[in-house]
Amino acid sequence: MKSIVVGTAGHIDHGKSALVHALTGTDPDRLKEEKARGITIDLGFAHQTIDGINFAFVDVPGHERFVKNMLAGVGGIDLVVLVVAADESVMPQTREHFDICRLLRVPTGLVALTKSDLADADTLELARLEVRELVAGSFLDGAPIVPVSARTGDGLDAFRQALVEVSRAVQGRAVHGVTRLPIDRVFSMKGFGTVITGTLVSGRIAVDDELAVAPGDRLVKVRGVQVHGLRQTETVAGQRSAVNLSGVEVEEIGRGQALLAPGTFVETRSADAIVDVLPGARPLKHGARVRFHQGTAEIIGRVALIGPVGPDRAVPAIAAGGRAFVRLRLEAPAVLGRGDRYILRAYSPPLTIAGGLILDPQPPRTGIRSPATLERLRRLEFDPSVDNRAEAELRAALVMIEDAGLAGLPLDALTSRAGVDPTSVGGRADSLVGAMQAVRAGDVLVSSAIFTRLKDAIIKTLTEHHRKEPLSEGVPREELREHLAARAHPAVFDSALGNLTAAGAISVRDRVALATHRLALSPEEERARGAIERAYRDGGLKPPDAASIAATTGVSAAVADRMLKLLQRQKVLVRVDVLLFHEDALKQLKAEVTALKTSAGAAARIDVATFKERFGVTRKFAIPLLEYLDRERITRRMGETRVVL
Ligand SMILES: Nc1nc2c(ncn2[C@@H]2O[C@H](COP(=O)(O)OP(=O)(O)O)[C@@H](O)[C@H]2O)c(=O)[nH]1
Ligand SMILES: [Mg+2]
Repeated sequence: MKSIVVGTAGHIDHGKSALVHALTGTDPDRLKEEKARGITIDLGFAHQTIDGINFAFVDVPGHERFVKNMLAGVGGIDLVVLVVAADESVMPQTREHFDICRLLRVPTGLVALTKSDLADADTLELARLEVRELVAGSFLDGAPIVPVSARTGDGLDAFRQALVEVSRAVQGRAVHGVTRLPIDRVFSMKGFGTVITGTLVSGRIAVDDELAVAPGDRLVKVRGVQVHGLRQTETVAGQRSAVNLSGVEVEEIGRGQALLAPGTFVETRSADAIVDVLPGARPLKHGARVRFHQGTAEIIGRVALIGPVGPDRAVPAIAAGGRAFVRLRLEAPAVLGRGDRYILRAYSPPLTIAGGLILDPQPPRTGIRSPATLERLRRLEFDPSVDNRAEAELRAALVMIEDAGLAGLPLDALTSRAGVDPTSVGGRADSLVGAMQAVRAGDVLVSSAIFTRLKDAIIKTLTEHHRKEPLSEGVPREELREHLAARAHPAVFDSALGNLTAAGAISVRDRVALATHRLALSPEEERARGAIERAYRDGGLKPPDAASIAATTGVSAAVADRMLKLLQRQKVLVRVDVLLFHEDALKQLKAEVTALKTSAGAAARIDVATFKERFGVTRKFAIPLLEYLDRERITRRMGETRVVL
């Protein structure tokens, strides 16, 4: 069954609550104080099925002092009923609430001309005209304007019909999106404990889910779910939901926080955004203190205007009706996503002045006056109602990948910063890689341009190194990383080396060298190297003594020493205890000992005596070699004997 969340909007005493009551049979004014004073102070809730559609009503207060509560209610609505009393017509909060709905891009709605029993035909017609004028050019232009009386019941049927009609245009919400429910009420229920309510704006919540309450990142578990007063196993996006939580006390959470899939949002105190200043508002000045409203949260903050200063070195204010890029700086953490709509009210008096769209919920700490920042925001700008979603996400992802530099953008950030649904993250990453705009390294994405620059820098550094130190086999890998990629994600540096190796450009061992690099040895050194290597190869498991190698091969002691070191760096000779062996001899030894197992099975054992006999070596070599085999995990010592592993 289709579920629609309907919000009321309009001036105080225009009959919003009475209309909801007449439509649902539930009085949305639930607080004692509301009943006593006859006004709505906080949000009220009621539901009713009409023509097979589940309508959840969020009734908001009209009083100017409670616009804050109204804002907590309209965040998740699909449709607004703009309530205008026929006898009073358009009043200040009619306009303010309507402005808020426009700024939040409430997609559709209709107008109720209430208290029709109190107005004669002329008065009614006048009200209708004024409403038409108010909504001209807006999302309510051409929407039904239905006279109705909650007192006599006149027009209620026509209103229900119009409501159902308008609801047909409402699109479903992102059931596959990130689970997100801005909390609007928290209370304790006997026998259940903590219950929160709100409109699930995306994703789904099922019994036993583990979720987070943020800001605060408190982990909770879902004990139960109710939709429209009925227990369910799960609730999906677009439904007003009551969620029974364990792991948290009522006092520990409140309106303004959100129930989220853990790890999908990052708390933030700043965001880059588009702002639209209302036509009737005063100009929005740089540094203005404001009340920032998003979801059900209200947070005090300041607006920094992005862009160049004027000729007088002052930052030009955004004029009424104007649009600009801003960096919002909040005094408390918020849970924000790219594409979120928000409202700004003046700090004092708290009038609605502007609203807009979050472009980047975690902007880098760049200067807000630089042309680069402005250019960056132009690339991030989008219009969710018009733009192709995938394209807009890819554009944003690329900007954020570039921001991240060699550190790379974690795939998770595609969700928390670029607004990509978790199920689409892999696809978006593949698109960027396929279009050669990004490179994937481990679980981060790096800009292809930045990655190419790193590879170029590696080649340049190695070329330089070989030129300066022809006798060195290359730059130690760790030194190269420190020098060129200290802030890089380790996987990014590894990928760059892997890439260059695969392309045949470099060789990587402990040291990194150009593949074309050959040691510049003198003829004498060349000869010595060859003679020494041969001596060790021929020696096998009974290698020559390093101290006398100069004499036996007939080269000078200094050259012999240099070549011994070189051969060790190149891993041609391997040091075992105080002895040196040719790597081939050790490789063969390992293979032969391992092979014992194939013939002797699980019980393959070897002791010093059999080892000496089998490989024809004295104790002097046998002991270090056996210990070497232990270290290499070819054998394991067990008392006097060794097991072949
Ligand atoms: N005559 C008449 N009075 C109404 C009607 N609807 C509401 N009222 C009265 O107008 C007052 C304000 O109504 P309420 O629903 O609380 O207004 P809200 O502030 O917009 O929620 C109450 O005294 C209602 O009884 C109506 O259709 N006809
Ligand atoms: Mg009311």
